[in-house]
Amino acid sequence: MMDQPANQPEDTRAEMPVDKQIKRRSFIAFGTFILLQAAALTGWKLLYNAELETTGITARTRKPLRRALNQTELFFRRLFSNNHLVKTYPKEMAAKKVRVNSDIGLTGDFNIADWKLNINRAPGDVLSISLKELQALPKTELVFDFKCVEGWDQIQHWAGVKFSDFVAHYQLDKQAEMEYVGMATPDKKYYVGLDTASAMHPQTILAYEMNDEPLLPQHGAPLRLIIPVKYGIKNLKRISTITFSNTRPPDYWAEQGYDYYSGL
Ligand SMILES: Nc1nc2c(c(=O)[nH]1)N[C@H]1C(S)=C(S)[C@@H](COP(=O)(O)O)O[C@H]1N2
Ligand SMILES: [Mo]
Repeated sequence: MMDQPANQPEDTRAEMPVDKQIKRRSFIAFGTFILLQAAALTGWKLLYNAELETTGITARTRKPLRRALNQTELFFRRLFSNNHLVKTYPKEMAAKKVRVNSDIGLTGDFNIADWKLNINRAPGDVLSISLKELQALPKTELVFDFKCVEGWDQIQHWAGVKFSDFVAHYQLDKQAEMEYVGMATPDKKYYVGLDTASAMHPQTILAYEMNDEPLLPQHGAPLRLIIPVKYGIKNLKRISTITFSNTRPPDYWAEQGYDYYSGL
């Protein structure tokens, strides 16, 4: 700091007595504070009076807030859905004893011999596909680090048909232009909603093998989803139905308050 030359005032305000200067500045600061408070209160009141929107069983958000959240999410989704590949590993690194987690939709009566994959192409138009037909399509293997939101991860080896190959083979291109894909177990007790971009990611597979063997019941036999750009919760075991839509399909864990996107 340099001293001001004694004969040169700093600026014209320096002619105002110091106590007046302080009063003036405090007045401006306080006025600004009041204005900001009023703006914040108005914003809050607008939001508070806005309609409540139920997005799941428990997650209730006011409409403008929900819209802002959706927009933010959409922004990040577009930013990250650019076909970045998830890291893969050599087969030898894959776990021999694969962790089993959660069995919602797997506990009831189920006859694997009667199983078919049902694609809702349009209202009233269901395409049913057998496991044999799926196994006749090009097979894709994937060894990656599977991550569960509960905090564990494990390198696992899966194989099946790429979801994008499946879409191309069954000419579901029109359906895949829709924004979302929904999947559910035969008893409809577990269900997930996915953004179609993530479903069409080159590492997303409809898996029927684990460690070069047919899927075990506890891992979702005969067919499960492996979607490495998402947490485990989205990797639905025992897929029965697949539906395309432009509105968000119901999602079991999103209804419990988990992030709908659940991306990595
Ligand atoms: N049908 C069904 N699929 C499911 C679940 C479930 O409870 N039911 N749990 C999910 C969760 S939270 C995880 S971490 C993975 C676990 O798959 P794994 O048991 O093969 O390790 O499956 C997912 N898919
Ligand atoms: Mo999980």
